[in-house]
Amino acid sequence: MVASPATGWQSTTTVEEGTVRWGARAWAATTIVAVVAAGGVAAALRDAGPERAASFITDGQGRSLVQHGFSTAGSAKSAPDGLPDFSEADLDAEHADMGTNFVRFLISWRMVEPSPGVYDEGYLDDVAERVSWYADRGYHVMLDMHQDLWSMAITPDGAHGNGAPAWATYMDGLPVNDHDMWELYYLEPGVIRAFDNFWNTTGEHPELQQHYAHAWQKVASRFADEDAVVAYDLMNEPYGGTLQGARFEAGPLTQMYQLTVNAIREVDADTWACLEPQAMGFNWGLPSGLGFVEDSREGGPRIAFCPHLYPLPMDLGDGYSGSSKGLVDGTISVWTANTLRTAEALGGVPIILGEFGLDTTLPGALDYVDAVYDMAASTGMGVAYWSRDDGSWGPYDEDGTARNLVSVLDRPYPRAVAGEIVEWTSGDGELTLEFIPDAEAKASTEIYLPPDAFPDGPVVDGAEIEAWLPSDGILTIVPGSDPGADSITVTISAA
Ligand code: IDC
Repeated sequence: MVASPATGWQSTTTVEEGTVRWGARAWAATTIVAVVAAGGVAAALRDAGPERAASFITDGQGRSLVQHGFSTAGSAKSAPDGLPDFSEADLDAEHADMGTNFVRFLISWRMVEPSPGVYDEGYLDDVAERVSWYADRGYHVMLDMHQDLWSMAITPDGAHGNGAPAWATYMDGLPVNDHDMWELYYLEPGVIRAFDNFWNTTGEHPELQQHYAHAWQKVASRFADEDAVVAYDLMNEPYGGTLQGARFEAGPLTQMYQLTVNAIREVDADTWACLEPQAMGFNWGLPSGLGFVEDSREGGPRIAFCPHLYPLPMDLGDGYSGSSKGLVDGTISVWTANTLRTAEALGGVPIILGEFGLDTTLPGALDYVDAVYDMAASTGMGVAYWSRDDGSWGPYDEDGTARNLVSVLDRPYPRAVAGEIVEWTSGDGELTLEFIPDAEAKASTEIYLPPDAFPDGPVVDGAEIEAWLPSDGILTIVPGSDPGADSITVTISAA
């Protein structure tokens, strides 16, 4: 391993694998998590904050949507055609095995605008074809303009970063040294400079954000009329280079989001714009300083908040057991409070947990997945698990065999609710949903119930069954005798 002066805990280690290095990492994790947790406690003492999301992304029928799906997929990042290694049959498998209704689909700026001002319609055709697979199955899609470490051009072999085109990567001759953990490339001078040039902190490249916003406008004009595409995730895991924290988030990040939302709204009035905070820090439980982004569309703003959750002990390779479990639980609770506060500050916007995930061979991994989905249900967040790639983080092995993750992700959830969701919870073979019915909604409330857990169908209390499709596990319900009630509580259990 090459030690870098910029990376404190790694520079104290030797080439020997194992205890020394992981000991140092564990120490760093404990210290940072303790600081983060203290920050969270301080914030909690200041103000209790909201308990759940104030609103939901809606579909064309006016129903509140609960997103349940994957980021699809990491394999698209460096693929020459920019597309994930994912077929229509793979989508069928996922639909049958986990009843998903949503995808955070990875796209990249390098593919949309391969040279300055030149847009690749062929690539957008390929994306549109994938979108149609989802649309045909009743899914909703969020297009995610993905980047990690700015671009493939940060190293000559293209083996690390992804996202931006090479022509938009200005490192000004600064070096990028090697690391074994991909995140550590964020501390390399060349990578930092590439971001500083994009954010125009250097004052040298005001044109880059204009290009970015315009690339989004091209994407939006292509998908504006596709109802299945409900959201645009404007930038994966923004990173501020030499500007960090609130200086970055309230400054150039908010400005870039505003520029991009304005560009999108010239061609697409309806698709939600999803904003991410600075990832470094927020993913571990620190607060966000993101500023307010205006959306001038008729009928009210369609801005959403799409943060990621990666507790630090897990970033460093720990599972969810022993001392790490307590640290992770602490992270989940401060992260949740910070997410709800930021969504409130952005205008009471809907929330999608755009990424969380882990190597599910680690101890306690499935309990962690369960805990995060329970948190998301009780706070009204949609979820996209990272990721729909084969292997130890994903739902399937390379040969298509279902992995342990499938059983935890195959859980009851409300897919689309004809009204305003107040609260919902689910467990094995049961679901409780409280909502305020909306008589204007043009379609019924749809609930996914894993068919295996409901072999004799569901029993519903508090609403009428309209239909039960055992093969798909889809239950539709309509409010019962008391349509005037403020809110109704529906309890569903296995017959
Ligand atoms: C990871 C991939 C990994 C790849 C790395 C860099 O799993 O194979 O080498 O990206 O491209 C994120 C990012 C997401 C990461 C994911 C897991 O948004 O792209 O994927 N992660 O590390 N943020 C925190 C974790």
